[in-house]
Amino acid sequence: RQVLALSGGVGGAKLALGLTQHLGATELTVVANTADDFEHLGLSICPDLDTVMYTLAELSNKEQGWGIEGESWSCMSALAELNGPTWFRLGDRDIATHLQRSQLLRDGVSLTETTGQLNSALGVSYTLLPMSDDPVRTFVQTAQGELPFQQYFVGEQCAPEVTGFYFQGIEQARPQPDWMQLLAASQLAAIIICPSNPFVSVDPMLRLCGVREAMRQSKAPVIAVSPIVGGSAIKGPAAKMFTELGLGCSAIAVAEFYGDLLDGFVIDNIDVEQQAAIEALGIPCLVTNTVMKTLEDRALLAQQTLAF
Ligand code: FO1
Ligand code: CA
Repeated sequence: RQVLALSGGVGGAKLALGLTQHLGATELTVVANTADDFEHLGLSICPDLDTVMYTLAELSNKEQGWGIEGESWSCMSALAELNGPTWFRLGDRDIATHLQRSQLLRDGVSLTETTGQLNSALGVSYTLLPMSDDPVRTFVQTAQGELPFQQYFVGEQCAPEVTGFYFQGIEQARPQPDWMQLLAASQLAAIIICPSNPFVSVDPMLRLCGVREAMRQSKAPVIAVSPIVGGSAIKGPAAKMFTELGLGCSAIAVAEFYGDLLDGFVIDNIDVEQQAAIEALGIPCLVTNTVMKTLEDRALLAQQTLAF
């Protein structure tokens, strides 16, 4: 039995950790978005890969959602004294991750292999794959013009009104091959779309050449967990984006966004009155608690999603 989880940052990583409570190291593969990646201070930074890695390694900073718990910030302080850029905060231990990854990439090691080496070193036994070894970069189109993703997200704190997205490199990028192989494998039992941002975390993965088709043709059911609960997002700008794009902000809007890709959809108890409308779209719905505060919440949601 094999389970595949597609994940962005925080929300996806939480469900991935829940899945590890039920699946052995050889049974779970997590594919993470790399369209948030960027080069900063000469370093290759992969926020979603690192959020999943630190979460599975139980090193993550839970309040912040990104980075490492108990970080020190000596390098950032020194950088500030030198009038260097401090808008994107890099902790001392986190910098070691970026230094090692950047060096491996410069040596010609693929992002897949690099990610594998970093995860093994931190004791993560599950397979974590980048969605592609080729660069894809999200640009957020806003009323104030087009912004590189991290400039929109961290620099502007998601304030500018969103009108659309552009994924630079998406046409040329090849989806990670082990991921494509798994989609075609007969042992694949489920494809879980984690409760991550549909526009900027999941859509880049789905837009890679051949991915939607391979997911549709897979014998495994595609099950998404709604990142929108009670009309808002647990974390991040998903709710704001749904509203600004005029799509309405609800679990139904998420189901419509994924459309015919879904064989099942998991929504929160608070959204139970949307169940009938989603099922009318031909998508069976599981209604449960999807707000993951504790490890028990994560494990229970993972178990119910697997059973569904
Ligand atoms: N998010 C912030 O809001 N502020 C930061 O200073 C910041 C630094 C940072 C450093 C490394 C890393 O892997 C992630 C970091 N993030 C930061 C989070 C990240 O940029 C976003 O959460 C994701 O790209 C969205 O999924
Ligand atoms: Ca299918």
